[in-house]
Amino acid sequence: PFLLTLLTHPVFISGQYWTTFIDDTPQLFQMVSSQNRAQKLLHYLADIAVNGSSIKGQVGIPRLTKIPDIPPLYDTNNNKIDVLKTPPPAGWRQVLLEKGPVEFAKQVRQFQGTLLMDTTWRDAHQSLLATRVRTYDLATIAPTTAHALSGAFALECWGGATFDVAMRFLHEDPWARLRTLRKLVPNIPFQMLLRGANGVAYSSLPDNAIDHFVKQAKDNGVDIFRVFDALNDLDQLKVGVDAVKKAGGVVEATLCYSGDMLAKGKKYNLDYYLEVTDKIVQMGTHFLGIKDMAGTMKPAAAKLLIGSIRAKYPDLPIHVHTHDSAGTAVSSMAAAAVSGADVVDVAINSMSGLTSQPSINALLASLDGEIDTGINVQHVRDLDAYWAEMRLLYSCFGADLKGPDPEVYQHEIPGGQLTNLLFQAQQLGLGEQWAETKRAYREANHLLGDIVKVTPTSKVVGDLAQFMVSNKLTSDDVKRLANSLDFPDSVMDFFEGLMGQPYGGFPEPLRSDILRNKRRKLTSRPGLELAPFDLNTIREDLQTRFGDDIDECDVASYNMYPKVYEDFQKIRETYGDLSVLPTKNFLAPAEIGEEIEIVIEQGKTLIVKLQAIGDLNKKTGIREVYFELNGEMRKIGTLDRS
Ligand code: 3PY
Ligand code: ZN
Repeated sequence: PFLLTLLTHPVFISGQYWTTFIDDTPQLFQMVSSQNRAQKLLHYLADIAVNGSSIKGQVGIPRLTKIPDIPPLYDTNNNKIDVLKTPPPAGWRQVLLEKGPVEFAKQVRQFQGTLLMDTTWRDAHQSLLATRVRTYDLATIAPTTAHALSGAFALECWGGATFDVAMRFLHEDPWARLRTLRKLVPNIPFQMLLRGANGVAYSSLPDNAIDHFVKQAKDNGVDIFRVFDALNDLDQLKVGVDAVKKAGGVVEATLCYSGDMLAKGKKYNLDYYLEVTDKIVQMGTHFLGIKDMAGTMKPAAAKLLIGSIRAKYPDLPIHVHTHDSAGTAVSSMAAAAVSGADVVDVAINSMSGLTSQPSINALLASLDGEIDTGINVQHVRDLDAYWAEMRLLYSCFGADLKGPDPEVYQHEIPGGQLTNLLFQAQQLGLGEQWAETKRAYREANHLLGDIVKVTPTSKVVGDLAQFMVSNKLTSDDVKRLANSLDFPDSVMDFFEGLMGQPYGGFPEPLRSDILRNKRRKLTSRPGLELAPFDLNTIREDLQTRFGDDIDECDVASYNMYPKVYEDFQKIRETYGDLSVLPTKNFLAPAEIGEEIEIVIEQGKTLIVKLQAIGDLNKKTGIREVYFELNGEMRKIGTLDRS
């Protein structure tokens, strides 16, 4: 129809289109493009109406039938704040923009109290909902958040698994998410999680790809970079830290906390952490991050660790992260705050607890009267009304975890992975094997030499544990049969040294038995072996394949996840930008008669109604799906793949 519009346009017919037709009639081309976009979206809606959700994993019917209301906020005079029209109060981002990273860090250190980082937009949903929260729902609450959390240290909103999942499962551009949120939240710093020399991928990339990625992240809106290495390998960590320094971002070089340091004979004890801290300080960082990814930092450990670092480094700003898997995170973060932490991590109540971060209001109540956080308690409570509904909307992605896991001190499974492994076990109907999986995870960790477990090393332990469960292997069996078993790739990668060097070295003779002559034994960081990417050639190639709109962010996406990026582009060619669909309609088929409002750009709204699904044409395998689009009938032929 858009081609028809073009061909029947009087200017086209008059033959004058070769002059300034395109420049003078942009409205026609905009119309063509919005009709094209509408048509593509109808194809997606038709496809899921006929074939069910395209989203992998369990997608039941989302539990909401309407888009949640945005909760109102009130000022101190009890007047409703118009969050869309009133600029949000200045926050820590203004300090950063005006004074730069060094002075920003200094002022945070000087703040009389403890600041909070809200992880709701990244780690909380990565840990509870398989990272499935869409830009649509973040952007809806962003203007309110800019007001309600204006005193926060930062919003963690990017990096970690969000990058991969955005493209792979949500079919949306992670860079567009960053830019959209940045526009809506000008006052609160944005933090991302960077996996050191791996960027946001699962293994090392050439250093120039990390530099390139971090530069785009900084230029598109990330302020603070929490950089970690999954084995606390300082050489690996430095790659990420240097990239952030070059890009002019705030560096939060991070120490990964592993297991209960108070347990007798623990490999990762206070001496170990102080030694790593010394090296991080020597490397140069604006903040020290302490990342307790499994939630095994007991309150007494928080007091000892943060207290000791504070005593040794009075001026070093410290930012502590934990998970609530053991149910102790509120106490641990309160202990961290009184022991000298400058910033601790929390999540909005309905997105907190269990494998996520501790509840913001629970922590505020625990600190009440003792420690200032600069947070408006009522506003945070108001914000929660939205997230309570979101938790329902996305509940199909959550594992059926009902309370704290008392065994976390033994198995040490990171929060996000714990939910993920449980979800997988429940999906396979192997819920009863869950206890066995956790036991195997613990054994696998010991076989590997008790390693620090976080992406990507946590996957190595998880894969080995599942391998042991499915092949009914004990630890002794693995050791005895190591030179004849066919181990998962991640295990081979780990032993080769592709994830860096573990503290205390690789366990032998297991390493040699597993690698045999199939893989090398690296003794230095893997990035040193990788040739730099030719970024110009990559860009030109992507432009040839996907069009002139390809920019540096696309190059960075491709570098991190080539195949995922290519598939994402193909889906985009077929269905257009799916991030504009309301989540319910993105996830699940519309009901007959349901009216869907889709804002494809500011001021341009499509009203789509699913009218009927036709009978199957047995010859072609096609069903016609009938829609009303802004009052006009549309028929979309759709292949029935059942
Ligand atoms: C990630 O790397 O995605 C993590 O969340 C690690 O905790
Ligand atoms: Zn985390």
